[in-house]
Amino acid sequence: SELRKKLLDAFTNNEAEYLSGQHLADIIGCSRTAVWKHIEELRKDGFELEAVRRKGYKIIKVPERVTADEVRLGLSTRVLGRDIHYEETVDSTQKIAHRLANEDAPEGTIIIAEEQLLGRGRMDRRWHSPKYTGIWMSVILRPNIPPPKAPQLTLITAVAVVQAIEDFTGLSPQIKWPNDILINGKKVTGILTELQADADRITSIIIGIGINVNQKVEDYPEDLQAIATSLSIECDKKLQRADLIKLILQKLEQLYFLYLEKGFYPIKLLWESYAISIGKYITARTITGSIHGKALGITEDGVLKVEDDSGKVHHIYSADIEL
Ligand code: BTX
Repeated sequence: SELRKKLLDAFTNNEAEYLSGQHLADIIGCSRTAVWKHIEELRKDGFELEAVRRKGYKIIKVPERVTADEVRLGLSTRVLGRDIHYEETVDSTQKIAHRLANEDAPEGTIIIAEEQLLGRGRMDRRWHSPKYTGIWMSVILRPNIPPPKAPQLTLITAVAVVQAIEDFTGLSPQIKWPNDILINGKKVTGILTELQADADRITSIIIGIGINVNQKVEDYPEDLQAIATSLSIECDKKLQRADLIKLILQKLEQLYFLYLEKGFYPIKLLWESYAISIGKYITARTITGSIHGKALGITEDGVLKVEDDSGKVHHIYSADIEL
């Protein structure tokens, strides 16, 4: 808002000094109550302010952000993240990615937002994406593969994110087919792969990655508290999101190039080494019904194989899995 801009300008022009509520009110041209209200909003957005009696306020720390500059600095990829679109608030980064893909955005273009008002999951579900806490990112890829192979990209991304989280935090996430990444049984990441394709050719694949990074338990609505976690909850410290984004882009690019060169097989082996459900009894809920049985692994195309009690092997293309 206009008032927030004036407030930040006031602090900018008075660097080392404290600014009293009255002084701020005079500079900005509003009441002291309004100043106080805006200071509280800055705090909610991650600014740290010191308040000293009779002297006033001073900003001691600005919040971390995931702006294009912050992500670009030190990013060592060739393709992924060479074009970065950054937004403070969006409905969904997927929506923007679809538009940019139609406008011929180059492969590797990424869209990052601090907050999504209508973050989406699979099958029109919601993805909770509160401000300044997580990584809400879409990546545009243009691989030369037939449309049925597109789900492989979900699995490639899952491996990349697991490896990045491992390196970044020392935690050991696991993958639940097809697209959930769990830590201690709770969801820390969701991946949504969407396609733009002609009859026999993919024009672009848009990979949405949502990672819970700095949320606290109380940041989740009640229904999510039992099933969701964040990296910060699991490793008990605050993390720099921009650094994790860089690591993810680097890992994803390596695996993507490996995939284009050698095919899915090397990825399949990696994926299975992180998979939680392989060898276990699971229930797969599909649109047409439930299948209960032992998860055997995935096919070359990333399709889940489940063996039921009669020994019949089912191929599952899309489902929710219960362990
Ligand atoms: P999904 O359909 O597998 O998971 C959605 C389900 O996960 C919800 O129904 C809810 O139960 C639970 N859930 C919602 N929000 C969270 C959360 N923050 N943490 C843990 N569990 C949650 C997963 O879909 C795919 C999500 C992709 C999100 C990215 S973010 C960037 C991009 N833009 C966009 O709109 N979506 C993607």
